Amino acid sequence: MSKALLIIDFQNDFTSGGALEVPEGDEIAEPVKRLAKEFDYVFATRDWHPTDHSSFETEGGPWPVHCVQGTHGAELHPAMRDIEVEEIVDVGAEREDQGYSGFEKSKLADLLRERDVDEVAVVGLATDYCVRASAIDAAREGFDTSVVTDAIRAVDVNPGDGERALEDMREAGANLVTSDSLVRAGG
Ligand code: VGL
Ligand code: ZN
Repeated sequence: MSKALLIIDFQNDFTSGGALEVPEGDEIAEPVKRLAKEFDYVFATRDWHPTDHSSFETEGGPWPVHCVQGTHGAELHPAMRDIEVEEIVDVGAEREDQGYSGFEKSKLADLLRERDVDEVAVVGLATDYCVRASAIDAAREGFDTSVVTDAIRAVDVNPGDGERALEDMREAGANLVTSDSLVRAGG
């Protein structure tokens, strides 16, 4: 059995200077890089939208235009250059896809099972959207799921959204852990 690190949407548009900047989003770089060495596999997801995605303010949705396919904003954060990624999984690629969960209309669950992965640790951006949805789906798919609380950051559109998301993930069966405890345990 194997362990995988799932790095959710660590992309330019969600970090400093990006279109949908997550406060302190860059600060997950250090724990994410440290953790990547401890896992059998690392998978990265990308928010990967068409120019007319339904979540964009220009289309009546809640978000500024972000992570448009093929743009600089949609590229992985520069810190990801130091990490060996097994496969990149793109989500939200069609206009009406919600695109929050890395498992939505993707092959992620199959890619993990093909490699005998039974345990996953979830890190990335943003706690209250894509990390939340991905961790809940990972637990539902039957993976032993941990969320690394110091390697995620929240948008917090409403104060407390990040904290509520942690509670939702815990209720769905995910363990809330720190990167230090995972590194000490060897992944
Ligand atoms: C995300 C808002 C819109 C995320 C993606 O990656 O958490 N949040 N699209
Ligand atoms: Zn998005």
